[in-house]
Parts: sequence; C-alpha cells; structure tokens
Amino acid sequence: HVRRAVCPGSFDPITNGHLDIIARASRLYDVVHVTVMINKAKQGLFSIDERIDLIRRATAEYGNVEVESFHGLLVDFCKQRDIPAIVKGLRAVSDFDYELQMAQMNNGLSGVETLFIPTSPTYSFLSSSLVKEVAAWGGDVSHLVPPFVLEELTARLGAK
Ligand code: COD
Repeated sequence: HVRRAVCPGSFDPITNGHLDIIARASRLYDVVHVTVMINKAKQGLFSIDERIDLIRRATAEYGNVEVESFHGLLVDFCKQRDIPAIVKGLRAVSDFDYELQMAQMNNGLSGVETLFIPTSPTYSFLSSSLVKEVAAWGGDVSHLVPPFVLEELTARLGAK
C-alpha cells in the first residue's frame, strides 16, 4: 500500500521554506504530491506552468515527489488521487488560526487529515509575498530561494 500525502500551495514562487517542508514530508511518505492550487481570483507573478517548472527543478533530487496543478477544492484533489493526508508547514501562531480553520473544514468535508510540520527557525519569517516585495526593491533574497528562482525573479522584477 502506497502512503501518499499532498503539500498544497500557491508556490508563487517556491521558496526554501516550502522546500524544507517538502523534503521533510518526502522522508515520511512514499509519494508526496506537490500541488499548485489554481486560484482564479489571484493573478500571481508566475503562471501556473512556470510555478510547476520551478517546483520540478527544485525537487528533482527527491525521487518520490510529483508536481502538478489542480483547479478546485483540495479535498477533491485528495479524493481523485486517494490521498488521506495534507502536510502543511506552520511558521508562527499567526498561521495557526487560518490553518486550523482549513484543516477542520477539509476534515469535515471528506475526512482527510492535516499534519503540521513546524518550520525550521531559519525560515519562520519567509513567505513568497515577502520574497517578491524584497526582490522588487532590489533586496538580496539569494539565501531564501533556489538559484534558478532567483534568476527568474531578477529577470522579472529587476532584483539585484
Ligand atoms: N516555512 C514552512 N512552510 C511554509 C513556509 C515557510 N517559510 N511558507 C509556506 N509554507 C507552507 C505552508 O504550509 C503553506 O500552507 C504552504 O507552504 C503553501 O504556502 P503558499 O503561500 O504557497 O500557499 P497558500 O497559503 O496560498 O495556500 C493555500 C491553499 C492553496 C493550500 C488553500 O487556499 C487551498 O487549499 N485552496 C484550494 C481551494 C480549497 O480547497 N479551499 C477550501 C479550503 S478549506
């Protein structure tokens, strides 16, 4: 029996914080699905295909990570792929309220469980939106994202 989990997100773009959680999940499960959830209301800096490409490159070293996108409810993705567990990173108490709400809603909808991995202290302040903001103003984010993500950010935002 293959034990599967999903790491869902916007990944606009993927950061070292996401990667830390994905790497740790990949040691706990046979297959980890990293899924870009499509939010039509949020345009984003990178297209869905670009985000998938960056995640694939960033997770190439893990043999058991599958990357794709999904348009719809996370619980429906889980049902389609027979995935019983959602793995999320928790950065701080500020994440907790909303994450708890989503975990309880998802469990109520379909019985899927959510497991939280505490973020490494090195990345507890890190988010895709802060990376984009700092990069847009020329701040150094080279320690926060993989090198090819930095390259794309630089090309797009004129980061140094
Ligand atoms: N360290 C560790 N983990 C991190 C870090 C960090 N620095 N940054 C992010 N993470 C983890 C968190 O677990 C986070 O949840 C996940 O990575 C993804 O982060 P983002 O910012 O890319 O994605 P979000 O927060 O926009 O993702 C929200 C979802 C897309 C998961 C959510 O909206 C969803 O499930 N949408 C699908 C529609 C749906 O089912 N809605 C009903 C929900 S009840």
